[in-house]
Parts: sequence; structure tokens; C-alpha cells
Amino acid sequence: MSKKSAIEIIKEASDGLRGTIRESLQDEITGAIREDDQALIKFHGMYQQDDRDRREERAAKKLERLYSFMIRLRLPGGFLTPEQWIAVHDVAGKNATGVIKITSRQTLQLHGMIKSKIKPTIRSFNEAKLDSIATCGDINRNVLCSSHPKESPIHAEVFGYADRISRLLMPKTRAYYEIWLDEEPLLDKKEEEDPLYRDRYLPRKFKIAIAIPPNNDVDVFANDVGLIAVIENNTLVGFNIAIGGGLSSTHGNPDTYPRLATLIGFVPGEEKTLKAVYEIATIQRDHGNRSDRKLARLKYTVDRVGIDWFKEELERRTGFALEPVRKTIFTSRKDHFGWHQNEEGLWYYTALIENGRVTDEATAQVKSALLAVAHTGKANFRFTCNQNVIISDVKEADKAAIEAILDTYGVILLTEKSSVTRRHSMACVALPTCPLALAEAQRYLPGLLDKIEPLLHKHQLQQEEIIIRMTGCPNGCARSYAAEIGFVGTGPGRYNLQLGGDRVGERLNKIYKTDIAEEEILQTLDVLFNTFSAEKNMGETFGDFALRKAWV
Ligand code: SRM
Ligand code: SF4
Repeated sequence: MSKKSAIEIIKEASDGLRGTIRESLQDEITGAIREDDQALIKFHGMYQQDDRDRREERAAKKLERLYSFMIRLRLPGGFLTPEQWIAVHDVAGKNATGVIKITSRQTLQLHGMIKSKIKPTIRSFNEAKLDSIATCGDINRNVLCSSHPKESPIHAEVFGYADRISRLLMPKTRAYYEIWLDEEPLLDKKEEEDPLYRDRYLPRKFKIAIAIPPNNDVDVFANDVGLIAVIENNTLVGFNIAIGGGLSSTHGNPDTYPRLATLIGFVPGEEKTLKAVYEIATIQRDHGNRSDRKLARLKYTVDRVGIDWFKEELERRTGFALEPVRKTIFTSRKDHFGWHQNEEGLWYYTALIENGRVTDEATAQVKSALLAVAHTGKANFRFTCNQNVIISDVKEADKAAIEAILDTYGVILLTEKSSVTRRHSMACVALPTCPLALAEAQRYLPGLLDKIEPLLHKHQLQQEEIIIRMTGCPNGCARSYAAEIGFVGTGPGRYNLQLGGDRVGERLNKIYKTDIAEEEILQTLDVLFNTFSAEKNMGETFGDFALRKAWV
């Protein structure tokens, strides 16, 4: 048998994810926590980071790195009440950098929390009925669901599944409550025995998304498990299930690759759907690679054991057969900006939040606007997988007041005047907090788009909804491998340019040029846009055109 990876040993010895986190928190000599605890706090929704912009300066002064923590909330389906938004806003200002980051998985992150602020942060979240349990680590993460309630009359019913799946796959350990909320330790540890995760949890992170066709806004095939709602005669009849999606690779390691999930069958009804999801997780628990973390995601398990074996094993564990995949069609993968009304007559305003950074800038004071909206108590907040926010569930009588707030703070102007390309683009966090970043992403993409937009105008392509995504490394956090134009960081100021992904997230892109800098990026796009503009067929997307021209 292959050797267990170091993280496997840490998990096993962690006493239900407790480790020595308490002791680490009390150590005032350092801003960091012990190495083993760094792996364990991920399961509690946090990452230890440091300000990479200040590494050199600190090293020159012989100071330790400027350590801080990032915390990520668990928000199945990406929903917050106005009271909860106010709580997050307050905590961000008091305990973190003040910027609230909407992630590509429909939740919120706060950065820059020093060690002593973690406990007060989690306490405040708890008071607002929020938690960060299992948003990181080798466990099921935040469960996604198509965000816009106008998508379908059964949106609320499908949305409910995100919460139920999230709860079904929560760890049983009380460590989070004991460490952060001072709950009394259990007298009988048997009460927290975990039939799903046992003592080693999963071999790697595990991601689930639910899509409501025709919009694939959640990028369902990028997940370990994708559920696609099947709606017949306005009734939710069940879900098509896809397994083995994941978008990361490692430069120079040919054994790693991005992969879209494979459809394996249809399941009717709630009981069978939940059972199938649960048992997919147990198969991965029992058969995933626990020695090489680079090859531990479900996608590699599926490719190693084969789809047929996996299906048979799933049917054996669930005790029922999967039905043939039912027909569903995706026609888009985007956010519907501006005002829209759902079947019940409630209003929704989708606002552009560039790369998910909620902050006040000279052009638009998005953070102040969202706080003012929350203070009215007349709207909920829904986050999209494209890092935007939907001001939600607004009654007709309250719409004008909400609109006035969005207008006053420049949110409407920002959303409406931004180019189509900017609205459909996305970048990951990258520098200065992400330890894995090789290049900039969210700090760089806005400026690069300033230079790409004139090229699109020059070739009369400004109305094309081309999906552009950038990540600071090949881990794919802004799903750059599933973009029509993907930029994947290779080093400071340098990116692989990827082309040929489709519009709806059913085809990955491929490398067109490696390791290029801005000048070459712009020259290359100028030539490509010129050809696309001159030779595209009616309705042909940039990604499809790239494939037809065999650019990749
Ligand atoms: Fe991610 C690691 C940020 C979505 C694939 N991701 C990281 C870390 C935590 C870096 C680290 O391990 O220390 C980044 C923290 C940066 C920071 O300072 O905040 C990070 N990932 C993000 C976010 C915030 C990007 C964003 O700008 O929105 C997204 C948070 C999602 C959430 O709310 O849970 C985020 N990450 C994704 C996605 C997209 C998705 O899931 O739809 C992917 C690709 C899909 C996938 O999982 O295959 C993704 N992140 C990774 C990977 C590669 C995993 C792998 O299979 O190898 C890593 C590295 C790792 O796990 O070792 C990673
Ligand atoms: Fe960091 Fe890479 Fe993810 Fe960007 S893609 S947030 S650089 S791990």
C-alpha cells in the first residue's frame, strides 16, 4: 500500500479536527499558528496567509512574515438576509481589511484577520446565524445553486436542496463549537462519531453544484458532483448527476489536468438524490488517492476506476439503479444584470461587483450601497458564481427606494456602463494574499480589460458576450479553463493564453500561447478579434470559432 500523505496523518491524529489549535491561538510570540494546525483550521473555514507585498520589507527588517487569516462563510446557494449582511459588513470593518470578497463559489471571504480576531469574528458570525464550517479542507464545501429566482418557478424548491445537501455532508465533530464558541466538550465522544468522514475525512476537497437549466451559471461540470435539475411540466422530477469535474492542473505535471464532470444518470425524488450524493462521497472516501494529493480529487478516482465501475459501485451502495440521463439544455452561463421580476412578482437587481470585491471606490461606493440597502430591511442578498450580487426579493412597493440607493452610490451606473466583456469576466484573488499565486489576477484584470475593450470596439465586437477569466496560477479558482479566453498565470506578469472553451461550460479551452506578457497578449487578441469579426458565422461564439479555425 502507498504511503499516506502528511495531511492524512495530521487529520487522523487531530482528535476530531481539534489538534493544538487552542494552544496555537494562545501563543503570543508569533502571528502564525502551528504547522499542523494550519491544515486543520481549513476544516473550520480559515486559511493562514501572509501579505506577500510585504515579504521583502519584513525580511530585511528580520521580522516574521505579516501573518493573517482569511475566513470563508458557508452559504449554501449563496443567500444572506439583510441582518446578516450588516453583521458581515461590521465584522469586515472591525476585524478584517474591510473589503468583502464575493467568491466564485457564491460565498463571502474576509481577509487580513490577525490571530486574536478569529474568535471574535466567529462569535459575531454565530450571533448572526452564520458559520464557516467545512468551507475549506478535505470535505464537502459550500454547495452551489443557480442564483437567480427568475430562472424558474421551482427555483425555491431546487435552492432548498443546496441547504439539505450541505447539512447532510457536514462533519459531526463539535470541534468548531468548542474551540471558537467555548462549548463544553462532549462527555461521550461517541456522540460525534462520523459515519461519513470517520477520522480521515475525504482524500481531498469535494465540491457540489446544482444547476437549473437553461442557465449554467454555477458551472456545474466543474464540480466533483453536478446535479442538473430536470423540470417537466413545471415540476421538479429529479436530477441528472454528473461526476468527476475539477479545473485545476499543475504546470509541468502531465498527470494533472482539468476535467469536466461526466453525466452518469438520472435520479428521481429527494430521498434518492441525497442518497446518491452521499454514496458518491463514500466511494471517493474509500477509493480516492490518499498518498498523492495532486491526484486525490474525485476526477482522478473516476478516471482510475472507470465510469462503469463507479456507476455499478454507486448502484450497489445506494441499492437502486440510475435511470438514463434525461434531456436538459443549457443556453447560457451568465448573470442577468439589472432589474428582473420572478413569477411571484418580486424584483431582483443584479449588480456588477468587479471580481467580487465589495468596497467603496471613487466610481461607485458598492459597499456603502449594500449597507444602505440592508438597513432598509427590504431586500435579501444572493451571490452569484460569477462573483456578483443580486439584491433580492424586493416588493414592487419597495423597488423605487432600493433603486434610489443603488443610484445614489453609483452602482447602477457602474453596472450599466461597464462593457459586456467586463460584466462577463472574472478573476481569482491571487496576490497579495494567495500563497499559490504566480501572477496577479483580480488586481490586474480590470486594467487589462481597459486595453482589451478598445480592441473589441475596433473590430465591432463590443456586444459579444465573450467570457474572459483570469487566474494567478493553474489551480483555476476563477474557472479560467472553462472560459472562451482564459489567462492562467505562469510567473510575474506572464500568462498562458487559453482558447476554445464554449459559452455554456460544456467544453474546456486549451493552450494557444504559453507564458506571454501584456504586449503579446494584446497583439495576439487584436489579430484573433480581426479574424473573428471578419469570418464568424451568424450567432457563432468566439469559443466555437476558435475551435472551427483550429486555433487550438
Ligand atoms: Fe480556489 C486554493 C481562492 C474557487 C481550485 N483557492 C485556493 C486558496 C485557498 C489558496 C490556498 O490553498 O492557500 C485561494 C485563497 C486565495 C485568497 O487569498 O483568498 C483560493 N478559490 C479561491 C476563491 C476565493 C477565488 C475567487 O477569487 O473567487 C474561490 C473560493 C471558492 C469558495 O467560496 O469556496 C475559489 N478554487 C475555486 C475553484 C472554482 C470552483 O470551485 O468553482 C477552483 C477550481 C475548481 C476545482 O476545485 O477544481 C479552485 N483552489 C483550487 C485549487 C486546486 C484544487 C485541485 O484540485 O488541485 C487550490 C489549491 C489546492 O487545493 O491545493 C485552491
Ligand atoms: Fe490563488 Fe491560484 Fe486560486 Fe488564483 S487560481 S486564488 S492564484 S490558488
